[in-house]
Amino acid sequence: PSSTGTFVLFTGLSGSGKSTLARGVREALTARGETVTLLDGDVVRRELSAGLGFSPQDRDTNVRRIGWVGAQIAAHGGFVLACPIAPYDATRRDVRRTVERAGARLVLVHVATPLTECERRDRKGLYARARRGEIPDFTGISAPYEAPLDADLVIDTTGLADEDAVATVLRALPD
Ligand code: GGZ
Repeated sequence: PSSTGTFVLFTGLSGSGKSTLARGVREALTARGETVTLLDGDVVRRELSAGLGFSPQDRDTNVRRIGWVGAQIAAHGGFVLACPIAPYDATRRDVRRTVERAGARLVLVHVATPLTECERRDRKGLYARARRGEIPDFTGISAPYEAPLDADLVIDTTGLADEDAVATVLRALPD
């Protein structure tokens, strides 16, 4: 296992496949004997960011917390995987700075599955509810998603097998 830690930040719309990808990457890295911490979105929102909503400020706070905690962990080696939507470019750049200042590397993976496909999947029915106006400030519908210009990897999971998506991410990780 490498001594410099790596923080893999998966960013993208709800339903883009971030969590599935992060879980697959965790499995593959764990099988290689790496130490992996997955900051799971639901758990983060329940524990680390309890009480925060989806205003721009709350999202910013949520993503910064993930960045700070992840940086502390990555600084001790191994891998940190996190998959917030992280819709704001400036916040993501701050996370990169935080991680690099802690002496770790940030790999930004843009899970760029298009909105039409995310909405077609609508696994949790959230897009339908957002379209009906039942969820305000829903990313992609009534709140912005700023596509990164500094992604280390861009991956569209449309029609892509999970294992192929995982292999693509693994190839993008530093040795
Ligand atoms: C976007 C929302 C919203 C709004 C609830 N906008 O598919 P999910 O359900 O499991 O993933 C989404 C999750 C997004 O939380 P994050 O912590 O990743 O967001 S951020 O990085 O912007 O802080 C979705 C659910 O929460 N959800 N309301 N309005 N997604």
